[in-house]
Amino acid sequence: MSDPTPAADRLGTARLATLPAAVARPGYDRSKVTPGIVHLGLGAFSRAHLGVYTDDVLASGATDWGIVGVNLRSPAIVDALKPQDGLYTLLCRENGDDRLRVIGAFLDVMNAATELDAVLEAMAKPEIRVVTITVTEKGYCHDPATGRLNEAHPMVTADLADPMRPRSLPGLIVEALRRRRDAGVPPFTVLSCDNLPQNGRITRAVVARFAQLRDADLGRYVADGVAFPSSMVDRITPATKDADRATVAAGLGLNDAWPVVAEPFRQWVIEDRFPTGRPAWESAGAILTDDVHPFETMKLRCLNGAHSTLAYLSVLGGIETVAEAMADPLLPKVIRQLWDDDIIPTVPPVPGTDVAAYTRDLEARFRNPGIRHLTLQISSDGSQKLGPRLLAPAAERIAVKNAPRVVPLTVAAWMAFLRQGDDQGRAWLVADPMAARLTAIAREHKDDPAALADALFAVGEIFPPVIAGDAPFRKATTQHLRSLLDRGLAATLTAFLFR
Ligand code: CS2
Repeated sequence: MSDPTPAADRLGTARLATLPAAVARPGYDRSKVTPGIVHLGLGAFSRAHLGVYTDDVLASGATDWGIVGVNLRSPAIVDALKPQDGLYTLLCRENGDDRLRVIGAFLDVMNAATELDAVLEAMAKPEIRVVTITVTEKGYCHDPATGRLNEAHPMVTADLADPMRPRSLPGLIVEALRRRRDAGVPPFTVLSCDNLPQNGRITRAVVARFAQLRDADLGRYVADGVAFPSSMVDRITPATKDADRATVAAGLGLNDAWPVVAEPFRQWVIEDRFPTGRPAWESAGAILTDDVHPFETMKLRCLNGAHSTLAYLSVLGGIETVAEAMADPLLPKVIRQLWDDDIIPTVPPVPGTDVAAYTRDLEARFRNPGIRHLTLQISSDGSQKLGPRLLAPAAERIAVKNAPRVVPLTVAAWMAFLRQGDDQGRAWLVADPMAARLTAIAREHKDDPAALADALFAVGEIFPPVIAGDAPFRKATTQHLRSLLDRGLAATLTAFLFR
């Protein structure tokens, strides 16, 4: 990111003492903190979540759990944060109440594409005991339908051909672990913080398999010797906009090239399996437990499933943000039905949590007008998201002979969304690792809903046989798709809700 402002006007260590009193700042001496974590994936989410929890731990006196932040591909975020000594601002917003907090937990930032040696060197250091990850679903190079490494993934094949110069997430982790093994340094614990079901298991599956494909000994070392706890992460964090930068600059009296915006709510439930230690994240409110699964099922299906449903329907109706979708007369009713009929019955008991009350709280979170969370942003990567969020609960409903009611509507909306535009002249882009293939199908069957649905149900990486082979599910989806294409969003939702 280019920054036209003079350095003196920029957030950085030297300016911390001059921040206005209303701005919270690191309550500890950053020069005394050493790194204990390497974090992979410097998007807004990790900086609004991991960064904040860890900042709290450091403020409570720990000095050996600073974070080295690594971005895997785009250098933009590193270019933004490096001149700021890793500092950035969290703009926490709720109903007109803006709070600013400068986060100090990231001690250094690097880009793996341009500084690979330095990154691997950092990851191999004995003081690094945890590697955390937020690279989004697609970063795992797995097959979403099976959870296993996609061995034909171009980055995986490239990394297997040149394993000491890795570019993929599994390739990078395995090369760092190999260096540690060869140097006699115990392995770090690998903690996924992405929205995948049993994210620790998926991470273990892709990393151990990649290691095994490199060599059998390394494969055994990773499978037997490395811990991959699961975690459920939650905080709504829309992409940063220029208006947010301006708000932050006004509040700080300084420029911050890449602040993050988030809601006040945050939750982190972590499987407590860290053989070489971990920060006391529980002191910052995280829940450490033996079993993350119920929490993660609740969150992925209730929050993310509703998000995806709102996203595809909203894009079709020209509704730009989640808060605007919640102000629509019909969409909140659809979401309530999704929760009550298709999702809540599939969520196992969650310790200390009433799942129905959790969905009511979600409604309030979605309505937060301070958060401009773009429906188009959430619409990205549907090929990776539909399965864990919506098709898995739908399959469970089908298995107990209860036809899902709302999920076919979401799937129909996603199918219509793949056409990248509508008859009213609206157009949008599909961002998805499978976009080329999916949008080609949508183009080919643009005006034939039945053929479009058939061709998309045949994509086995997305639709498991229980869904693709379920005649009622297919029929309902095709009917909704026809209605969306012929009659538009409002008429489809009205017919759906009040038939
Ligand atoms: C969203 C998530 O973009 C998306 O797919 O559903 O990023 C969601 O906002 C977070 O998981 C909330 O914790």
